[in-house]
Amino acid sequence: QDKGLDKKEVQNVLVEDARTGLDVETLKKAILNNLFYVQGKYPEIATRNDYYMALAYTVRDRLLQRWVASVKQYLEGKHRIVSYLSAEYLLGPHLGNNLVNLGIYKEAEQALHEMGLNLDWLIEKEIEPGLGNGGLGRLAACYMDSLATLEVPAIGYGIRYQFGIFEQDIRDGWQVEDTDNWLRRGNPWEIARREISYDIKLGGYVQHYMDRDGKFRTIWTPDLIVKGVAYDTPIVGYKVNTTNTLRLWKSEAPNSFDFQSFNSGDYSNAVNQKIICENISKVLYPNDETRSGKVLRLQQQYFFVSCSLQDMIGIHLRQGERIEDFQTTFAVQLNDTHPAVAIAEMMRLLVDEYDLEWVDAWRVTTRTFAYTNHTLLPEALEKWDMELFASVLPRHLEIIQEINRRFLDEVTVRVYGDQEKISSLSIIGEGPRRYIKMANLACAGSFAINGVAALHTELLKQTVLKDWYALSPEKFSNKTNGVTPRRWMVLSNPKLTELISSKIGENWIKHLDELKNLEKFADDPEFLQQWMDVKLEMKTQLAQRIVNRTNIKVDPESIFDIQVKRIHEYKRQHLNILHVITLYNRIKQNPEAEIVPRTFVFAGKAAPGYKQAKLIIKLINSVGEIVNKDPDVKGRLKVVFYPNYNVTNAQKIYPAADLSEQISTAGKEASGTGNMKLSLNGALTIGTLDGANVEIRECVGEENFFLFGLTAEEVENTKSDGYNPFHFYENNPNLKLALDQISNGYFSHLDDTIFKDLINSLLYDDQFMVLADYQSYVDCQDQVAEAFKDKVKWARMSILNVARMGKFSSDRSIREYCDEIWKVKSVPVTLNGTSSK
Ligand code: NTF
Repeated sequence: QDKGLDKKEVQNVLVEDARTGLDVETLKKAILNNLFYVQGKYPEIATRNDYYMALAYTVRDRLLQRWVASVKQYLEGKHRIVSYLSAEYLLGPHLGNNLVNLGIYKEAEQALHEMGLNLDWLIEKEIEPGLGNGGLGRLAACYMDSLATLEVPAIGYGIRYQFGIFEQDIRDGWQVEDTDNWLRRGNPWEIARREISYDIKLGGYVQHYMDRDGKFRTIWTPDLIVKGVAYDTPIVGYKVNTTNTLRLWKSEAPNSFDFQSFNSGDYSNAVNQKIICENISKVLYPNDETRSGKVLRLQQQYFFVSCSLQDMIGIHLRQGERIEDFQTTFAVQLNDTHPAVAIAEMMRLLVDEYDLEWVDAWRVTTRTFAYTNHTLLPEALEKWDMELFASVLPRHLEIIQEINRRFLDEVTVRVYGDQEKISSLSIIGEGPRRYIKMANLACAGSFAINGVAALHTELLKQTVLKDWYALSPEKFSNKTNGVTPRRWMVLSNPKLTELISSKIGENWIKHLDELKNLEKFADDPEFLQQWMDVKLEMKTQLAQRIVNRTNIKVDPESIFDIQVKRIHEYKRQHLNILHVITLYNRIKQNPEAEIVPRTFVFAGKAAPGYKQAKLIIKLINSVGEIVNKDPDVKGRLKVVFYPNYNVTNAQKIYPAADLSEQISTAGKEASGTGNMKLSLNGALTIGTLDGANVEIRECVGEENFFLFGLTAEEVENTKSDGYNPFHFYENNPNLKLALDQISNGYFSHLDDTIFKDLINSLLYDDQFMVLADYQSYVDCQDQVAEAFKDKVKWARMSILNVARMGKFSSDRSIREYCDEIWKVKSVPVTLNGTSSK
């Protein structure tokens, strides 16, 4: 509070300061100021990083002004706050995005230019925080952007991993992992809040006793206590003052804790304990769509969830509210089951620490949480071995058992004793070893459950969560994913943004539906030409990056056929490569064959322990090696594996795409979000009826979408009829040739062993129906090639795609969550009496 200072004085200090001005002159002054007083340098000796830091602090000052105003505004009234719990946030670099959202990109560019510096050069200096694996973490980042842009009070909670997703290098065609030391040059975008910290207990044992008043009490005596310290990153909305908080927890040893060992002379044990504590937030698990049942991972999940709930309860109580009304202050969204232990932790806090009766605590809990499911893949559904769970969270096991006991009592009557249903709904799984089913815990403890695309939600209701749907249909809804047009269009594709805005104004950036106004220009020859010019320019730029990074020269006039995403068998990068081989064979069989030139760009990381995925990377590179230098090909086909796919690289790749590969086995990709980003950047999609592809196709029109492959239903039917991949191999000469070439070493210096596992799994198992979909895919790709020959027609389809993609803004998704699940309203934040730039 203002303690001693008069109100006016405070206002003046806050407002009239070189730290807040947005014009070119003030920015110039501020950058120099920060160079002197933050970096301690003067221009003659400043490095590129010094300038990056000086600019970052200049931007941060402006964020902090809005941040303080937002917090103040939130605390003054009574507003329900969204709390997003996510183990991953794949944010991407901050600098450019913050400049866009503050509306000072041009001004900063100009200011630097006048100082003889270049903005892009500084933007490229930033090391991105890769605190996520893929779609799930990136979705969390897009949602934080939209929450702020829609002026919704929100906090994102997560883990401040010291090492994010590994860096990928390619050596001899194989993926090699390197640690991601993203904090090595410091992080100007975060503020360490040393004063905000919580103690987190782990392991140990539980005792129950009756106190003097005859009340049952529980004491949990842990064998380890770690401290979670808050690190806050401001998230500013697009051209609004609202600046929300992303609060990430770092684990440390508690202040007091090494005393005993130290006093007794056991110094190395004290140091050891400190290392154990710091380990918890040390590294992100690099598994996408698979869950390793490791102790450390459970510790991570509990660590960040407990810190976050204690923090929320503190905020709630400091507002003078009663603990019983917690749900009126917070709506807590569980981003998949990773934070689902929050349901047990909430019960523990309410019952053990705040003395609520069980039923009252359960009422609060089940009005607080909502759960988003992001996958149907069985290997991604989290299950914890009960003994392992008990060793980390003994009290939570008791609580889960009690939740389950009461829940099953209710269920038994509802399903009239149907044992199969009861065991499917049970939170605890029986078998040789008992285990805890996190999805069931999430469903039991949440008031809302959603999938991330229409098809995915339907399949959830029909398959993995079928019995839950029968029990509580009113909890279920669909919330189709979306992406933020600020990062994925305005920031990454400024040329396209400018062209679009020159026709329809800038409103679309916040109201993406307005892109539909582009439709009327789809036949305007001048606009079509400009559209093609922008695309060609972006392809030329990517071609330059490809040469620099991989030494492969590609033709910007060729089709840029792009598949960028995590490497996974269900995403079927190997189906794509079978098409490459098929085109190659056409050339080899008839060097004069008419082939529309193509550049195949692949990028994506494989989980370090996922053998088949790593083999797919090797296969892509091996095929590329042969195809790229075969003189018969005459440069008409090029295969590129662009290393280290991350947000930074994605921003350079999407704008250059002609064709977006969304070719997962139908029914396996929950939504996809790369599909949206590529289409919004003018790529046409070749895809299956999977995830959000279904809705994209509905929006852009079937004539503007290249559809192939089995439907989800056909996949299931084919499987139950006894799918025999070998039959497709034997009966399709082109497919057979391609597979034989891979196995007999044509692409691997005649080594016929490398790809054996991959080929065997395709021929004798083929869970993901690669062989079943092969011919349909190749035929569809032939239509693509035919269509690309008519450049103007292609451009027209591209424009219509963009014009009809308005639905896929994360603003739309977040509006749906706000209205239908969280029941929260926007709270505009004023600054100097105005609510936006
Ligand atoms: C992913 N799920 C899905 O595989 C994608 O289809 C989807 O677009 C994103 O979530 C975001 O909803 C996961 O990463 C996980 F962890 F659930 F497997």
